[in-house]
Formats: sequence, C-alpha cells, structure tokens
Amino acid sequence: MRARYVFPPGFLWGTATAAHQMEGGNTNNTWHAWEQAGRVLEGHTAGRACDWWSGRWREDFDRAAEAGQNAHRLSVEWSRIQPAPDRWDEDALEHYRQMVRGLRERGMTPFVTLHHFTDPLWLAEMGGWENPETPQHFARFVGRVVDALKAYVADWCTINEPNVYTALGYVEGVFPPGKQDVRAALQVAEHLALGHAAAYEVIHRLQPEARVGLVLYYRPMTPARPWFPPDVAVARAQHRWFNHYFAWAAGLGRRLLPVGSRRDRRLGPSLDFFGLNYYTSDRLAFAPHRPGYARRVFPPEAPLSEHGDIAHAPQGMFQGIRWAQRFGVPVIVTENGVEDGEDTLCPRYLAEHIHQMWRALNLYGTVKGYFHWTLVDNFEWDRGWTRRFGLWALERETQRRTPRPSADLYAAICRANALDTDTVARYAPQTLLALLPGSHGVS
Ligand code: IFM
Repeated sequence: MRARYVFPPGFLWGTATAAHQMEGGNTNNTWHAWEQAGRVLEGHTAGRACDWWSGRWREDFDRAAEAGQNAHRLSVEWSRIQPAPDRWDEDALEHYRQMVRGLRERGMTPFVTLHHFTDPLWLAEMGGWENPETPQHFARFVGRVVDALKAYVADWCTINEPNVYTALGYVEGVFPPGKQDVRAALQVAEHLALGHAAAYEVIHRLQPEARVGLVLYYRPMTPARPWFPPDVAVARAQHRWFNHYFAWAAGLGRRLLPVGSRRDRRLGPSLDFFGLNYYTSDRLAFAPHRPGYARRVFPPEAPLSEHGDIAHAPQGMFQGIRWAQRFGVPVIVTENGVEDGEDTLCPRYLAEHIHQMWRALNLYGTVKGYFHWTLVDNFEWDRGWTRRFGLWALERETQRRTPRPSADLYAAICRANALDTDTVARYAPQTLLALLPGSHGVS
C-alpha cells in the first residue's frame, strides 16, 4: 500500500532561525550578559555562533534553497539596530537588507521576526518589559525595521513565544532576567501583548499590504490522571495561562482575568496569521509544592529526544492547528523540530508531524506553511551548544556544516510539495504504518 499526502500549490516550506542563535558577536543584549554571568549550561556562550554576521548566511541560504525550501524565517537583533536609545545603526539595517534580498534572490520568501528572546542592554536597564513604556520603544524600533526592509519583506512575526519569554524569564528564572515573581510576570505579559498590538499597527501603517502574526509556543496539557479533579484543575489553569493568554489578546482582543476575560481594545484583534510553534505535549499532575502547583510528565508511551527534552507526540500538531484555527486567520507552523544530534528520532518526527499537519490542513484548510527548527545546529539558549536541532550538523571550530539524513528527507518533501510513503520508507521505515491512510498517525 502506498500513500501520497499532497500540499496545496504555493505552500511555504522553510526553516526557522533567530539572530542571537546564528549571527555571532552579539554583545549588547541581555543574553550576552547572561552568558557572561555563567548562567548557561556548561558555561557555554553564543560566541561566533554560526558566523552569519561575517557572511556565512549566504552559504546557508544556498543550502536551504538547493534543498527545495521556498521560505525562511529569521529574526533581527534589536540591540544591533538600536545600540542606544537615541542611536540607530544604518550599517546593521543594511546588513539585514542584504540578507532578506539574498533570500528573494534565491526564490525564498522572508519571514522576519522582530523580537526573539533578546533585549538591548539599555532596555533592560530601564526595566525591560516590566516598564509600561517598553511597548512604545518596541513600536519605534519596529517602524525603523519595516521602513528599511519593506521592499523585500511582507510577512512579519512580531514577538517570538512571549509565553516562553515570560514563563522562563519571570516564573522559572532560567532565562534573563532570572526572576521568580508572578506579579512581574503578569506585568511583562500585558506589556508584551501591548507591544505586539502596537507593532501590528505600525507595520500596517507603513505597509498596508503586510501580513503580521504573533508566534506562540503551543503545548497541549492534559491531566495525568483524568479521573483526579486536582490534575484536571492544574492542567486547565496552565493551558489557560500558557496557551490562551497571548492568543486571546492578539486573536480576540481580550485580556484573561483570574476568572473570565475582559475586552481590551488596545490589544486587537491584531493578527493576520497565527504563528504556531509545536514541539511536544505534556501531562500535568497536581503537585502542591511546585511552581504552578503542577508536575509535568510526558505521555508514557512517547519516545524521547536525545536529552529527554521533547517527547515524540505528533498528534499534538493536529490538536495545535485545530486550536489555532479557531482564531479565524491562516495558521503557519513557524517552528517544529527535535534535538537529535544522532538523527535517530528526527526523520520519524519530521514525517509524522508533517503528516499530522496535512491531516489538519485537509480538515480545516487553513495551514499555509511549515518552518522546521532549524537549518544548522545553533546556540540553544540556557542549554548552550548541548542541544542539536539542525538539519545540518555544525562543527563549531571549523564552521563546517554536514547534512544529516533528515536534511535529505526534508528536501524530498519540500521539492515534491508532498509527503509520500516511498520517501518515508527510505528515511524513516519504522513509521511507515503510522502514515498509511486510516491510521491517524497511531504507531
Ligand atoms: O531554539 C528555540 C527557539 O529559539 C524558540 N523555540 C524553541 C526552539 C527550540 O528549543
């Protein structure tokens, strides 16, 4: 039996990257300071990263284009473009102009993310996103970038994973500024939502035809013991705050309250597309002494990634798209991938997640693109260089890139604009059964 899952013409296939993880030499932002303070696993620093700022983006864009990708999602680094509150660096803007033009020259559609986890040091000194003026600072920065790049870019992601930024920086304290302060987290969340809405407005004022989205990290959360009311309650509460908060703000113009929600016209609706990042799913068990009163466990049957960070739960991709399409705008899978230096799980992960995306597209018809995280191994934030998500492996000292088998699998999918069982049989034979019609991906 054979099957071929075909995507609509013009479907976007790409990879996603972020400035601080790729460029190297970003020394004027909060993450650099965090790294210097020894807060990253094994004392790692981003250092030269993948050397994009010296020009290696060219060879990586060549690689992506040759591998059949027709889009790329990258981010711009605020601290380079605005190194001080009253200083703008035109050379940095020109550098990004060359990059996005470089994508167009290679037949790839650029998606530009305007905020991806890093903040300029001057902004942090002013209180970062706790400061109610930060949304306006962000909107000013966004205006400069849009003016500079709009000849080549029409697709903008305002803020990457504001839910992760808030949770890891202000509740768990493992991202800068390292706080564990729920009040500060609520303030930051509100200001990020306002920053997104302000950016949405500025972009449309400068470029009426632009498409603007927010990128959310969606994580399905189900009760570990569905018959145990405390597990049900914590799973609901965490789903509400982690998944719903920003989606309701940008998608519905509603602010969540401890009970119910309130319409807030400053927030939106402010979405032209929904950027969905999906990696894994959680089960939550009530744990009175843990932050958020919950202990997270992975579905017991799910295979785990190299370091156990990600459980292979491809049905969550389907659920995520079903959830996101309720906000009434096209969905773009702006990230999906797995840390897997040996490339043992990744081929199967890729095939099964793309299959689930196809199922959701077939049912709801709203998915417009898929960006795999990521093109080349890069600096993975608090885990440093220990986690390898790249389709291409990176040897840091020599900057040599080597394709993993998953790079060939993904290229076959991108080139065909389809996932077929012959390709799966070649690269991920163990998952063939899960991909046959009628299986719904249950392997
Ligand atoms: O590397 C990160 C990225 O910056 C944001 N989303 C998740 C990725 C993998 O952890």
